Amino acid sequence: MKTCIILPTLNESQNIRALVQQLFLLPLDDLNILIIDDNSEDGTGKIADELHHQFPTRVFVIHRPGKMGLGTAYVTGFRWALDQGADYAIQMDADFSHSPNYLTSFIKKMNEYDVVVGSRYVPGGKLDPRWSGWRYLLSKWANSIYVRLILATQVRDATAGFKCFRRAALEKIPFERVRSNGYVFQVEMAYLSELNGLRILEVPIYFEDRRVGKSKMTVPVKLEAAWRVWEIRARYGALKKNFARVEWLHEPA
Ligand SMILES: Nc1nc2c(ncn2[C@@H]2O[C@H](COP(=O)(O)OP(=O)(O)O)[C@@H](O)[C@H]2O)c(=O)[nH]1
Ligand SMILES: [Mg+2]
Repeated sequence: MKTCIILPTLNESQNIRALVQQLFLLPLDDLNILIIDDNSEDGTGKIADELHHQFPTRVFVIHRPGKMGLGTAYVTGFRWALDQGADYAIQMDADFSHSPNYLTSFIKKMNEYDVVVGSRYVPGGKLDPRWSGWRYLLSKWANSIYVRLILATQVRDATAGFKCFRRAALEKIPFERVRSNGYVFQVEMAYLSELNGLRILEVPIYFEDRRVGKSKMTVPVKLEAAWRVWEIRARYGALKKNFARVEWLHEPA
C-alpha cells in the first residue's frame, strides 16, 4: 500500500529533519513524504531540499513564495497524493505534536474506515498538561460543543490536523473547492467527510505541545475560525446530510 504524508512547514528547521527520520523508521513499506514550505525564514526549505537529495524517490518538496496558509497547503498536498497513486494520504503537523508513533495503528484501522482522526477529545485522548485550565476549556468548548452545535457534526475533535484519508475518501470529498484556510480547514474537511457518509474513526491521542519553535496560529486565525464555522453552515446548509458512521476507538492506540 502506498502512503503519502503531507507536512506543511513554516519555520520548522529544528523539527523537520528529525521528523522525516522518525517517519522512515515506521514499518510502512511504500512511504512518500511531501514537504510544503512557505519560504520559511529559518532555512526549513533548504533542509527540505537536502532531505530530497538524501531520499530522492521518497521525499518531495514544494516551495511556495510566502505564507499561504495551512488549508491551501493541504489542498495542494492531497492533489499530489492522489496524482502519486497514494492509497492513503496522511496530514500532520511538522512539530511533533502529532506523534509518528500513532501512524501504524491509524493505517491498521484503514481496513475498516475511510478516515481516521487523531483525536484529543474522545475518551483516552489527552492534552499536554502544560495547557492551562482555561486554554483547555476554551479548546474543548470550541471543538466539542461550538462546532458540533452549529454544524451538527459528530466528530469530537473538529479542528484535528492529524488525519489519514483513504484514497476513495479524498476522491469523494470535493477538497479542491475548500476555501477555508487556518483551523477551519480541518473543520470543513471533517464536515465534508460526514456529509459524504464516510466511515470515520477517532483514535485517542496524546497531543504534546511543540518542543521547539513557535505556534503560527495567532488570535486572529482563531477568531476567523470561529465565524467561518457559520459560513460553512451557510454554504452547505442546503445539502442533505448523509448518515456518517463516526466511532471512536476505546482502547489506547
Ligand atoms: N506551509 C505552511 N505551513 C504552515 C502554515 N501555518 C502553519 N504551518 C505549519 O502547520 C503546522 C501546524 O502549525 P502550528 O503553528 O504548529 O499550529 P498549532 O499546533 O495549532 O499551534 C506546522 O507544521 C506549521 O509549520 C502556513 O501558512 N504554510
Ligand atoms: Mg503545532
